Amino acid sequence: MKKLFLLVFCLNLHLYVRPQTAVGPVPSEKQLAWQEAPFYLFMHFGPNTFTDLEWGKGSENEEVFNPTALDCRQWCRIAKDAGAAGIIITAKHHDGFCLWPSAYSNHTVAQSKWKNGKGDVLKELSEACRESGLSLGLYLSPWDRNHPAYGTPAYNDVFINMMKEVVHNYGPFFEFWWDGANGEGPNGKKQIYDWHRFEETLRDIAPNTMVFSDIGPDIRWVGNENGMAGMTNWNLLDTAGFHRGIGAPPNDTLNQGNVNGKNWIPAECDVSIRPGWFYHPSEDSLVKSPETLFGIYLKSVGRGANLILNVPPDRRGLISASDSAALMGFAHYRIASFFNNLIINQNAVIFWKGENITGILGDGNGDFNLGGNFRKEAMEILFERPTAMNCIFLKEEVAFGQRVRSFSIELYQGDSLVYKKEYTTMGHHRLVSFPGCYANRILIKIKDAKAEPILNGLGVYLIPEQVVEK
Ligand code: FUL
Repeated sequence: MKKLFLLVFCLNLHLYVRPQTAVGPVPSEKQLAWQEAPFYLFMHFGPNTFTDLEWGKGSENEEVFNPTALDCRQWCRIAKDAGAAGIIITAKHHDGFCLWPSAYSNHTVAQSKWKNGKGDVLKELSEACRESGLSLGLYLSPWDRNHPAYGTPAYNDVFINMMKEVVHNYGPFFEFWWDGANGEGPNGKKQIYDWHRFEETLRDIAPNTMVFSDIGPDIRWVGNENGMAGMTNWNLLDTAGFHRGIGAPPNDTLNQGNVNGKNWIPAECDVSIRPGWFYHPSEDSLVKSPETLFGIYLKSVGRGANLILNVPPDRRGLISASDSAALMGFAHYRIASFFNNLIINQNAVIFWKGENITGILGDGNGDFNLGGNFRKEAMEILFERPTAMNCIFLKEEVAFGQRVRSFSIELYQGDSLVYKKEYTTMGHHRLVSFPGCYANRILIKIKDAKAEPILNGLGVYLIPEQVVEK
């Protein structure tokens, strides 16, 4: 279970291509690495957990924060078993409460009763993540409904000092989450955020951290909170003239990216396992089922975005049994589905066909070269006998740019066409699913691409029928 992703990638065919030059913007090394570990957990935890609110007012007494049995090792065990690569925690949500004893606020764990004010959630979590090999990320809300300096230029220094404090004491972080929300502070004023300095500071003190916001710089918001990336999903985005928060590009642009966008800014899908972001006892019966979670996975990771799944600790400071059970069921589905690449298991043979035959893949160990004249050419996968299938995995080598604009899949049983569909964008991780059928021949045609497409991963699977896209 722990090696889930390694396993998935190992079982996909890796098809080598000749040296290439980049087409359009390409990912940085850290973006590439981030896209290779596409599933991790979000944890919303703080005073709201105890007051049953989603947006705390900032005026809550610090004493409300008092988990009775907080255990970050339990969080990490569950995250690992769920196949997650890391955890991103709300170190500070809009209510301003800090889960670490910040020197720049009087609204923190140090003022709470928890562990007589000696507790430090970030310390405990960073140690537990390190022990279990999980990456740690932080959500630090710029909007602060408690801080007395909020709404004045001095608050920008507070926020910068807090970033320095957490990076220094609990880093490194694989990701830093800047929420775009910007409401009033305790004095009724809104803050003019100094994004330029925020970004400069973080780049300076944490150059390897991936920075999320509506418009990047490294990761963009996907434009909804349902966990769904666009069927068309470009990793490219134009940001000139746009701002974080209400000045961001329209949601459908964030959802699909820009086909000729100037920057490589991949999408991240944030969604909660429950209706709310924070734990509410009344939502214990509303935890998403493993099937729903797997369906979300197909529409996020399966469309080339990363998935950050929120699993909020409860008032004890533990992941509740219902959330944990749903996560384990979700992990089981992924393992059972992607363990068995039918191409390998059934000894299928793959050919690349076209006017210029440029290579035969044989049993999947051969070189793979699509040649310059790719249009209307097809990759052909031949099985010895009709085989039950309902999901195909395709992977573009995006280090050289995202190239494929559209492709089609055709499935045949003997001479009969049993399924056909056209898709837009392939990207670095594309899972297309369809109603299960028996086929002994698959044709994958690249219909349109910006340049010679480079594919370096291919898989054919039989996944639970109830989650396939109809
Ligand atoms: C939003 C916030 O306002 C929600 O409370 C939550 O944290 C979500 C992930 O981001 O902008």
